[in-house]
Amino acid sequence: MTTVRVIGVPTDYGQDRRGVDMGPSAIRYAGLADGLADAGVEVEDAGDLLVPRAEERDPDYRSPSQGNAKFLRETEEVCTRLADEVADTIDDGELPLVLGGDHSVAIGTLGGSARDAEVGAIWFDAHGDYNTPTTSPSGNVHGMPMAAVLGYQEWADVGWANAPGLREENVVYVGLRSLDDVEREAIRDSEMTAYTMSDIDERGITEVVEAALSVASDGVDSVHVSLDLDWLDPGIAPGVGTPVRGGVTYREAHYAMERVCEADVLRSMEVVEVNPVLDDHNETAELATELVASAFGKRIL
Ligand code: 5AB
Ligand code: MN
Ligand code: MN
Ligand code: MN
Repeated sequence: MTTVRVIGVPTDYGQDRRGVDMGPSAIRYAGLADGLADAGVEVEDAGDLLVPRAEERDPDYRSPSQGNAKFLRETEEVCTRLADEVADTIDDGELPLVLGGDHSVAIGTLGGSARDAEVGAIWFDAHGDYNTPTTSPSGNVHGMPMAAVLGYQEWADVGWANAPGLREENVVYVGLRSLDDVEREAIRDSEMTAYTMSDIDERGITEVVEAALSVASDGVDSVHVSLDLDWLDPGIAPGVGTPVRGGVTYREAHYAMERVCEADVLRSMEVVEVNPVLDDHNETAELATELVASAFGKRIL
């Protein structure tokens, strides 16, 4: 039986809407342990990493080049510890489930997951998260983790952020609908595969998810799944800092997670960007919990 090790990472360094650091509590409170038990996996909760409050720190960190990446030192500190924890979990034969926090935590999850193995990644998100400190319109690191782990442009010099076993060819986006102009060009020029919401409209979620699973798992040991709750339509997932209209539906999301489980390629997973301060009676955290249960095997029949 799979043992899932839950690792909470209560950061909100990566973006401007405070409160996403309460994500791990909200997701646990929404019934994560019961959801995972229903899915038929063993659960071990490792608690939360210790994350200094943003108020104790100075956000204004200039990166070595011209741009800005707010709280980059704090992000390094947390993601370095997270990467070790994720790598240890996998070494112990367990499956890490990281609860964010903002999406900058993916630098740590992927850093650990793709440390000693070739892995693919499926990025369920409205956004590409492929900015660099110079291309970012916001300086928010939650818009940069994919560029960071792949060592794109100035991220190449930021060794702690690069995930050694991850190659562009095995990275797939599903559900994109909001890219910055420079970011869009960078994704087009890359070897990554990007499925937008229009692709889902045209081809349907079943075909898109099949294609995503096959690209991500091609020639690698296993796959990391990153689930940003703003992937879903804000009508059903209002508790996120950067909502974008026109996201996937409740059933499309569940279907995708069910297929992830059936494909049996999962190495690590993270659920990020749940912000209880912006949520409606914890419904986004409840949705996150349900989707995790589907990803780990909860079935109707
Ligand atoms: B999320 C934006 N592209 O870089 C930026 O929620 C938004 O982790 C990033 O996907 C959204 O600031 C990051 C405008
Ligand atoms: Mn994201
Ligand atoms: Mn997003
Ligand atoms: Mn967001």
